[in-house]
Amino acid sequence: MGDDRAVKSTRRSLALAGILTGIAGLVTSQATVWIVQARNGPVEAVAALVRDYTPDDLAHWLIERVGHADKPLLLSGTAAILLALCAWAGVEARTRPLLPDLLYFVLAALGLGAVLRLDDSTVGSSFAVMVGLVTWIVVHRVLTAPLVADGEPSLSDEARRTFLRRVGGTAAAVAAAGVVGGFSSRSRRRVEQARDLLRLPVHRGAVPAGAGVGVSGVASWRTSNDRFYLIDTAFSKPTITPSEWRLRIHGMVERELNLTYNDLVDRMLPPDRGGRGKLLEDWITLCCVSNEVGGDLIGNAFWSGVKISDVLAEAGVKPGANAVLQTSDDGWTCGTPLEALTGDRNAMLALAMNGKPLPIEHGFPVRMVVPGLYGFVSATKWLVDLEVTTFDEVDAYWTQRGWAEKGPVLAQSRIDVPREGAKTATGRVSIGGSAWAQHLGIREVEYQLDGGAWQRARLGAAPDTDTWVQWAGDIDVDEGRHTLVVRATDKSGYTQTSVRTDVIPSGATGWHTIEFESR
Ligand SMILES: Nc1nc2c(c(=O)[nH]1)N[C@H]1C(S)=C(S)[C@@H](COP(=O)(O)O)O[C@H]1N2
Ligand SMILES: [Mo]
Repeated sequence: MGDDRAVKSTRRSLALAGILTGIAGLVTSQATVWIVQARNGPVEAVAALVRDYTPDDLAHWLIERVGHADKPLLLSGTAAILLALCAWAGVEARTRPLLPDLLYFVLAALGLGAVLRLDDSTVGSSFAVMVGLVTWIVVHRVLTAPLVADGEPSLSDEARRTFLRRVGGTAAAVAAAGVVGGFSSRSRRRVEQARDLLRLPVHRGAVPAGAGVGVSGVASWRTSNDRFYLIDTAFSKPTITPSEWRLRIHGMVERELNLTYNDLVDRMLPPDRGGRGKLLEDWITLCCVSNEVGGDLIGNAFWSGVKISDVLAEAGVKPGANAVLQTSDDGWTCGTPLEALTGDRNAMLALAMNGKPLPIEHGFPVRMVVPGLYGFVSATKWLVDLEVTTFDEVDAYWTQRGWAEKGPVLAQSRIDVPREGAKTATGRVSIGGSAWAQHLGIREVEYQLDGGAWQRARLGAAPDTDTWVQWAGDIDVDEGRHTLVVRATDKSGYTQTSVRTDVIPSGATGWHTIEFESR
C-alpha cells in the first residue's frame, strides 16, 4: 500500500474507533439511566439545554417545519453532533493522543451540567454521566491502541486483525448493555402503565386550616410526591405490578396470611361498593434518622391504605412476640416493635400518597408507614413479607451496620426562614420553620436571637400529633450579623437538648442555629 492510501485507511479506522467509542458511552450511560431509573439522562438533558438556548425565532421556524418530530430530531441531532466530534477526535488521536480524553471530559462536564440544571435530577443521573465518561476513556484506548501503536502510517495485518476483533467485541458489549438497559426500561414502563390504570378509593386530603403560618420560604406543610425526599439502598428500584404483588404474613401467628393487592383494595372500598369499609387515611410526617440538624430528609404526606393492626389481628399474633421483621422485594429488611403496629397508632400498609398510587421510588405498590418511628425501622418500601417474631431473632439491614435497634423519632426543629447566610432587611423580620416529634406532638417552639431571651413562636395547626407543625415569629434586627437558634418541646415535656450528636446510631440531637446578615 502507498503511504497516502495507508494513512487514509488508518484515518478511516480511527474515525470508526471514535464513533464506536461515542456510541458505547451513550449506550452505557443511557442503560445506567434505565437500570437505576434516574429521572433524567444526560443525552435528554443536553437536548433540553439546546432547546432552552435555541433562539425563539429559530425554534419556531424549526417546529413549523418538523412539527411533532421536534423531540426525536433534537435528540438525534444532539447525538449526531456528539458522534461527529468523537469521529474527529478519533482521527486527531494519531497526532494528538490526549485530545480525545480532553473532549470526553468536556462532553461529560456538559452532560453533568445539563442534568444538574434540572432540579428533579437524582444522583443516578450524575452516576450515568460518570459511567459514560469511563466507557469513553476505556473504549477509546482499547480501540485505538492497535492503530497508533508504532506510529507507522501503514498497519500490519496483525494490527488490523486486532483492531477488527476489538471493534467486534465492543459492538457486542454495547449491544448487550443496550439490551439489559432496554429490558429495565420496559419493566418500568409496564409498571408505570399498571399504576396509571389504578382507580383507588382514596383522597388527596385537604391541608387543615391554619396549618400554614404564612411565612414565605417555610417548607410547605404538604410535601408533594415529586419533592418528597428519597432514601433507599435499592440500586435499581423494584418494579412490581399490583397483580404480581403478594404480602406474606407469618411467624408467630395463628393463621398465615397471603394478601393480594385486591385484598387490600377490598378492605378500603366502602360497603356500598362491595368493600369492607376499612380505608385508613391520615397525615403522617416521615423522616430519616440520617437527617442532620437543619436537614431536609423529612416530608409530610396524606397517606391512604389499611391499618396494619387490623391485618395482624386477622392473622392472630401469638403471645411472646415483640417485633415484626419487614422484608422488601429488594431484600432490604427492618425490625419494628410490635407495639407500634398493634397499638393505637395509624400504622398502615399504604397504597397511596397524596391521593395518588405510590410512586415507584416511594415503594409501589405497597409500603409501610408508621407514625413516630424513623424510616429505617419502619417504612419498608416494596413490602412483600412480614414476620411476627422477637427482637432476639431480628437481624435487620441497618442494625447490622451499627444503627439502633429501635428508632423512635426525636423532637427536632428547623429554621427555614431566613436561610443560613441570607441577607435580610433591618427592622422587623418574619422568621419561621418546622418542628416535629411524631406521635408525641409539639407543645412549644422557641427561638433565640443573638443569645437573648427565648421567645415563644406562633404554631400552625396540626390535625394530630403525627405530623410536623410550622412555627413563625417576628424579630427586630439592626444592621449587622445575627445568630438565630430554635428549639422545640414535645408534649411529653422534653425540650430538645443543645448537645450535638451524630446521626448514627439513633438520630442527631442539637439546636438548629443559623447566621444571617441584616442591612
Ligand atoms: N425497601 C426499602 N425500604 C426502605 C428503605 C430502603 O433502603 N429499602 N429505606 C428506609 C429509610 S432509611 C427511609 S428514611 C424511608 C424513606 O422513604 P422515602 O424514600 O419514601 O422518603 O424508607 C425506608 N424504607
Ligand atoms: Mo432513613
